[in-house]
Amino acid sequence: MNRPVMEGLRLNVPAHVRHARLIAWVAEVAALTEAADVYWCDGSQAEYDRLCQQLVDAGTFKKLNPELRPNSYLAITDPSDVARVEDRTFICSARQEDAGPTNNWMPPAEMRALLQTGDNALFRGAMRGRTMYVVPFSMGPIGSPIAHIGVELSDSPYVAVNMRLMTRMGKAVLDVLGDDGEFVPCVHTIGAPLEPGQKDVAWPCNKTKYIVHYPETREIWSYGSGYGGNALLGKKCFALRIASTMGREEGWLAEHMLILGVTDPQGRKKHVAAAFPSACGKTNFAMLIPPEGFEGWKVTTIGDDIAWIKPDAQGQLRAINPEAGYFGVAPGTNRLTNPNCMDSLKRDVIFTNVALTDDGDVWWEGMTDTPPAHCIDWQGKDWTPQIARETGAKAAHPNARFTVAATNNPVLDPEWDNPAGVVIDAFIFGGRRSTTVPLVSEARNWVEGVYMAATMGSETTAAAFGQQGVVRRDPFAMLPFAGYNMSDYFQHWLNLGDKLQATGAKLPNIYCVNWFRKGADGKFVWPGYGENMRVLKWILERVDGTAQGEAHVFGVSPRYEDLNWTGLDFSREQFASVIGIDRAAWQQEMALHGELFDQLAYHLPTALVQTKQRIEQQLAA
Ligand code: SAT
Ligand code: MN
Repeated sequence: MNRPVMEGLRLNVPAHVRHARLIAWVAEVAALTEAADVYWCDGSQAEYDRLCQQLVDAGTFKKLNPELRPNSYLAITDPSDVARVEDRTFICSARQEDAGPTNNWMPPAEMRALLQTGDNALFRGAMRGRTMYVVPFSMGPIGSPIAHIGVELSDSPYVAVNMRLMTRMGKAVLDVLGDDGEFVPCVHTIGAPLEPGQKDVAWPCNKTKYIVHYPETREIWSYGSGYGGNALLGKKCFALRIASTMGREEGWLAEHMLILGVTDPQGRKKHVAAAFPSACGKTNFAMLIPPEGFEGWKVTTIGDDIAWIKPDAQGQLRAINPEAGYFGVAPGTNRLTNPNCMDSLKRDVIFTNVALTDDGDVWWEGMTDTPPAHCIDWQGKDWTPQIARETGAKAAHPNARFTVAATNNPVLDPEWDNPAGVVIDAFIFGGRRSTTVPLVSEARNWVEGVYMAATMGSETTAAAFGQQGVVRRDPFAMLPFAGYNMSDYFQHWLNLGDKLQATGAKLPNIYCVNWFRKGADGKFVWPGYGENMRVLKWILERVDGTAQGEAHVFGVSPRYEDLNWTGLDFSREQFASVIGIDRAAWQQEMALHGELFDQLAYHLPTALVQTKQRIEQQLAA
């Protein structure tokens, strides 16, 4: 066995690691980045506790009051490193057309010169003075035929401990990898080398940021950020951007979708996968508690953010959650909006950028009706309700997050870890739209559903840097996450539908929802959260062919009498204002679809262009 020992640096390869290619790559990256030490994560609880203590000692973590929040920590980031950086995210395919007009692109050789090979390459010496953590992880149940392995090399211990909660991480993964298994190499640095004697800061990072994907070689290189999807490379970078390109080649789907199970009072169970943009309530929907009037119904969580979906031998689409934890938005989460989430967060949590209360617990906007009289806000400043009134200061950053293992979720689905996945009965696509888009509509066929998903719009949120609240097209909620040309991605969905239909399999129904329509007073009309069960039940009954609805220009929506209203005071007028289709608004909306289609003209499937023409003709009639 070749165990390279570099000058001045021991690679510390554990005896159980037998994968020569992995060891050689670790050696290469350690040499490039000039890491001071190399540490191989085993994924144990003892290791997690040790690294968390190290983060406490470094000032990155605060340990929360163990009486109130056992085994939990608060991390506060640099104020410039609080969200995904979409304008710094690149798909470096060989041909620009393959990245498409919705992704940033640079020729691979040029990017490699910038990051790895040039004289002043950013990764050169980037880990000086720091330990490089080797983080082996499985996306999906270890050893599942749907799962894939990655190895992240990172100089951030915050990344190492978050990866332990978010993925199946550690020695067991190396065992599956054996001496020659395939893995996606993921290299991450915060870009903050420490010179001898230099004092570290609590959240080291770099103003310059690059989140880079090479789809052809299935590699990820991330520079300068320690936050969320920028740094936990198993998530958006691997499980969506790289996996979507793998899925295209191999005939499966990697989607920005939650997966939930619904069991009715008769004990019949169905599964739904639902795509929403970041910070639009996927975690809440995945943990929904059915309201009054739905006694005997139960919703269970398989995943809250990402689904990998493959056809089985019978032509059914089976989904797994590649992740093993939740990296969810804290603000707005409370006992009313998501009680199961609040229960998941009782212990064993890493909070990032929420506020610290005087008794050593956490708080965020919307957590309780009455805010604490005083706390330390996410920027380390005193915060009181009065300061908030006067200055508008937020206690928690709007994109503050919690990281928690799925096993903390009281409604975790018993099948969540099943290597075979669950059969999907319906797809739901939803955006955040204060106008225009109805509460729910059903596509009459696969193509109409793909059209709905492809033209979806949503108002932007704090999950990404940039202006908030502006409507942008977010096809399939994948705009920031598709690893290849968006039009080719649409075609992949259409092809998969054709292929499955040819086997005689019943395809899942497709729905478009919008929980976010507002009234003239600027307030949400639909109560949302648990009440979304009313829409979900209609969807499942449509799948069974038992519920009624009314056809309109782009699908079928329920009439007032088609939903169960027991336990909710919601009038016909209110319902009309969330389900209605305003012709003028839709004519404007179609113009926006047109702008999207102009942008995506290269390889845009004709079936979608024809669907658009059909809707426009009907609107004009
Ligand atoms: O920061 S993440 O990209 O992981 C979260 C999100 O935007 O969905
Ligand atoms: Mn997400």
